[in-house]
Amino acid sequence: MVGHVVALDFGATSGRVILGEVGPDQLRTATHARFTNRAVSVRGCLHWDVLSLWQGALDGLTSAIREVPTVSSVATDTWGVDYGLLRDGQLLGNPRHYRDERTDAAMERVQSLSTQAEQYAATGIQFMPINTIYQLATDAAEKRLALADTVLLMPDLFTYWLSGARVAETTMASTTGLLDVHSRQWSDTLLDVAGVQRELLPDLVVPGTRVGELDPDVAKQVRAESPIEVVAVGSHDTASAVTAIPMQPENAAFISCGTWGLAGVELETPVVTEAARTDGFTNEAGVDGRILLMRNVMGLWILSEAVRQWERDGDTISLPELIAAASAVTETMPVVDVDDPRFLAPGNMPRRIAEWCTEHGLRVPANRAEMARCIIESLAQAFADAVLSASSLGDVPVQKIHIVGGGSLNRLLCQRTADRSGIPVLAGPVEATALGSVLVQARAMGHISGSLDSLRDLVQRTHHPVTYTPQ
Ligand code: ADP
Ligand code: LRH
Repeated sequence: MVGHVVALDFGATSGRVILGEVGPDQLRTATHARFTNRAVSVRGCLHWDVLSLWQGALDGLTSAIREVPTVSSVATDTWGVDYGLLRDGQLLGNPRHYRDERTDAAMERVQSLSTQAEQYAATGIQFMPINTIYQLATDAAEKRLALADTVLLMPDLFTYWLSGARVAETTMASTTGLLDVHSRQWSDTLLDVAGVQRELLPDLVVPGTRVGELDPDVAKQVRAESPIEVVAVGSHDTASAVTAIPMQPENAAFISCGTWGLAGVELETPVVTEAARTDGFTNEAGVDGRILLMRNVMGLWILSEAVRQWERDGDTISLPELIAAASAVTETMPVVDVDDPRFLAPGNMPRRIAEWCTEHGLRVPANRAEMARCIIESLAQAFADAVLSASSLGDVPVQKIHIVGGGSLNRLLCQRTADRSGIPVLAGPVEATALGSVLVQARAMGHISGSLDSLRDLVQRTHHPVTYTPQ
């Protein structure tokens, strides 16, 4: 029977509230709210404006319920690694942003107690300074953690506010660097190493768990007249995005392309070999027990941050016009290493790229169109490299690359990824993350049934990708 569910999807660039209409032969979505998400700097520390995200979610949910009063469930997904600290049920402050450069000392300490190779063997998670384990170790060292009685990862925080239930959803927990990839339980050893007490973290639940009904106070705010269930989906946005990719994992790769570009393959079991570790691959949890073997490529963040710099310089930039100008560039542009750590923090990206080119003896892009082309070429090359490595490490003969997320609208990026990899690219759905949430909720609520393959089959029957053939 056709049912209605609501996805609260918070990406690092924007949040959206999407109403899904789902049945065995139906998968339609309507966007009820879209709002900007960005880092807010206060006295040199970067935060998320979590209350404005919550308000945006409530407004969207109210609008969705106004349209369909019989909405049966709601679920949240967010970007990875970040969390809120709570005491007696109250948030102690705005969650810190993963781009805040605060983890250096804690990283050194954690790594002196457990080497990167040991951590990788246990968690399958690639070393990145943004990882939760280093953020929590920083909070422990700076005595902030001692003030808290609960740590909730971002989607779990929204789930708590919606329902009053405190859970840790597994796909999101897998981004922390604290979850054992083999047992899929919190790693007591690594919690010890980071100085985090186990009691601070809630028990784990898998995607598809109904955690409870909408809290009565929230129900009143969003004018819900019938009961609405709160569901834990693949609450890491990447896990939800991959759920809704109409792919056959035996011969396809994916790129979930938004603020970050997560490029890899879906497997049944993790690959925690030394080759995978040194090649920069992470093993995160997917829906239905799958493993996403992928590389975190810096993504469209670099382009957005370059645009922000030009806007700070006083100009108004239209992204579609910039991409059109970049497409018209005929000279060969340099390929920069987009994963150089210098590109992680907010700042003047055009200047950092120019410096990178000079240091490497390459011609510096001469104008904005060339700079945009250089960024897009560099991303396409990083994606092609990641897909080819994932194919070899995961033993997946990749015949197609699926690109989903906002980046699937960037035609130049899709075409150049096809060209540089020599593999056809299928672009879309653009809102794969919200669709993944909608599908898992609909299954949990009994509107549809079946395996991950059958969820993907429904996407295939209802959404049609754009194909880019390698030139
Ligand atoms: P996130 O989920 O991380 O917030 P999205 O999946 O929404 O990110 O992707 C955001 C990115 O998508 C933007 O930074 C932009 O580069 C790209 N994008 C969005 N709309 C378009 C468009 N019309 N044309 C080209 N690129 C687009
Ligand atoms: C993409 C993403 C990615 C994480 C990053 C912090 O939105 O979830 O998978 O590594 O955000």
